[in-house]
Amino acid sequence: MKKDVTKNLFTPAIHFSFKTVWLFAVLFFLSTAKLIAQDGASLDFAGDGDRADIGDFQLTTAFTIELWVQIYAKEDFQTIIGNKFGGLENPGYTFSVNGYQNEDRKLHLETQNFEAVTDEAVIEYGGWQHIAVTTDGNTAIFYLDGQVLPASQNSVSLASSPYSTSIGDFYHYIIGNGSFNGRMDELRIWNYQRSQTEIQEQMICELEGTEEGLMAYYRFNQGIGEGDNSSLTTLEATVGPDGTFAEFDFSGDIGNFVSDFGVSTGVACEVTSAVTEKEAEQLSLGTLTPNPIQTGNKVQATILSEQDEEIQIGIYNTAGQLLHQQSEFLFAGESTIEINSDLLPAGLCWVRFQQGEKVANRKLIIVR
Ligand SMILES: [Ca+2]
Ligand SMILES: [Ca+2]
Repeated sequence: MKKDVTKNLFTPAIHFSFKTVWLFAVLFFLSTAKLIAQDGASLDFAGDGDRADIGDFQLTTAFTIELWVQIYAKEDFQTIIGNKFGGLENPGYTFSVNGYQNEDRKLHLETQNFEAVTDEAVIEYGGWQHIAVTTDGNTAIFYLDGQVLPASQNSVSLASSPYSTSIGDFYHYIIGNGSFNGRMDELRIWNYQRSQTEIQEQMICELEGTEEGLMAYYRFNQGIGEGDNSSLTTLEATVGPDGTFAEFDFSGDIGNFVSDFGVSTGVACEVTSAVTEKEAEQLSLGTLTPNPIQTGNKVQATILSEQDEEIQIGIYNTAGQLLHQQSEFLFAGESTIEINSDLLPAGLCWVRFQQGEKVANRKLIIVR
């Protein structure tokens, strides 16, 4: 009798113990998986019809389309965005990378009866590049990484299309013939022809979403990078219409949200409009001097710290990749921070300072 009681007491205890161990193992696995998994930061299109339909979205007067892309292979037309039915005579617009027949990696804006196209192949395979097309409604200007591209064929004729607009596929075209095969990040559509300076200044950072003239804005920061995103049905717009996904697998690194990016998530463009609430959150930071700086020299900036607290400094390249990171402990009051430009490449960089909730961003130009 005594023996039985002991057994009865003992057995549940063992059972509970195994259950506990198992539970901890599962929790540990989940927490590890969560630590390893990264947020989606851009969208990969498989090139087999993957697209997001954003409905009726007309561009019938001056506009700008800009984004970061990465492509992998020569295709006929790789549509970024468009609402044009196949056939040159049809109204609407389609912005794509043209590799049709003898063409190769040219930027291409097709409108009613006109094709504006860059003179040369411009996109490299397998790396992030920023591309843009702007028009006043009559002629197009193309940009690669903020530089104007020669385009002797540049006429544009804008008219309303009866068809809905797709991101990633030519409307109603043979599947695969107009599909985008690569990655997109930071797609923005503006209702005016942006200047080169405007394009250069804001291509390396995320917008606020409150910028004047911004008609549609997609950051592609959704889901889990390379994870199971099969539950996603909607492309989230920061500004403008959301999209309805079609044909995406949403698993692995093809046809899915990926952790790779054109612009770092959370690297915001300097606030140019008066957003006083945001400004109140900014760090009290002086200008970087000297700027431009010759490589090998030290950049200095003064900062006013309200309390004894560490500050994180990150330097990003124009592709939004982190080049250098340092942290400094600051005592309350004014301090001078030094950043060594030795290890940084020549060109435009973006320096981000963060202390607690407060952030400040500065552009830094490094010359040899
Ligand atoms: Ca993004
Ligand atoms: Ca697919």
